[in-house]
Amino acid sequence: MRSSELSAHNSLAYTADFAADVRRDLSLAPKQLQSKYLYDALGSSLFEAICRLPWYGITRAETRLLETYAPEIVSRVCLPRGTGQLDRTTPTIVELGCGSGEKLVILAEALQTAGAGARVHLIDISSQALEQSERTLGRMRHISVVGHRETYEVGLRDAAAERDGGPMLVLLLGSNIGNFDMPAADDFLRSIRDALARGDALLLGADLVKPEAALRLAYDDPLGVTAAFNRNLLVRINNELGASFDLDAFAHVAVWNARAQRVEMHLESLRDQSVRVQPPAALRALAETEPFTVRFARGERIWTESSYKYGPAQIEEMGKRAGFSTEAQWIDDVARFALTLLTVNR
Ligand code: AVI
Repeated sequence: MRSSELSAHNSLAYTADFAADVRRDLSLAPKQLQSKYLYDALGSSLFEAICRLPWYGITRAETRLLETYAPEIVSRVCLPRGTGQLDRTTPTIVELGCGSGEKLVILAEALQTAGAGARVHLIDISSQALEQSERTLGRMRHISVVGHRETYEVGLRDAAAERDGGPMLVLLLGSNIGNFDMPAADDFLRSIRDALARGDALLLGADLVKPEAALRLAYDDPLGVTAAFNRNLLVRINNELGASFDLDAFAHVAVWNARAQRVEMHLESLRDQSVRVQPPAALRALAETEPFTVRFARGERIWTESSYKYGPAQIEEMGKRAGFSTEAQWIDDVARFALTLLTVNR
């Protein structure tokens, strides 16, 4: 197959998986949609806008912490202890969920200041996020950049297979860990640990539990950007899977579930209604893509995302369960956000 045919085939296969997931997840009780599907091109742009909202403090808090502690992080993980000199082999940095790449620039600049370079692997399922990060980092000296449009697990495996002898630093920033259910977060951290060797590290950014009023504003902002981000999932299903969701008939809802320590995003049906999903003929040859109808009662919700919040000690315990030791933890008290450096000692 030529590369253009291959990428058309891959994107058709991706859409077929999307169709099968939507069909299955909308037949569950309660109805659900996987949060990874929030990030098409428009969804990624809306998420970037969320990161700039005054009520969403995660990105600014993490940037503040990185700007303060990047030299320390780099010297602890990427440079040999004590000497302040470059290691013989170049460090590998792998960012899981790269966003715009701006946070990695802060670490890359600290490396450059220390006279070092890095091989950077960016892993994201959003091609738009990858392209933007590659552009941002591609301009930096002594930094080589490879993008992987893959799930975190596959991308990390591919990046680890390409590493040289230098240390590896994995970045899981922006509280992306919070979008995993707690048992899945444990499994995921364990799979990261298994891909690493002694001397490697994971830099984990995680949002902390804070007053409910602050969480509500962060996930249901007065400008309606988060509502647009959530409802765009229906736009995407309409566009890619030939569905007939009436956007005005679904409301964005964000609730703080204190017992489960998570903010939940839902889309609530404002009336009794039926929605037809009629995937395009080109998809029909692949898997479960027959047309189907979904019925909604008034007030019924589709659960689209969970965003778990942690206590500082819970983050350390989670790292420990996965086989890491806490090397350092830094907390931003303005937004209540933690950056934890977890290392592999054996
Ligand atoms: C990407 N992720 C960590 C964000 C979060 O805070 O859970 C996604 C998001 N959802 C609504 N606003 C931001």
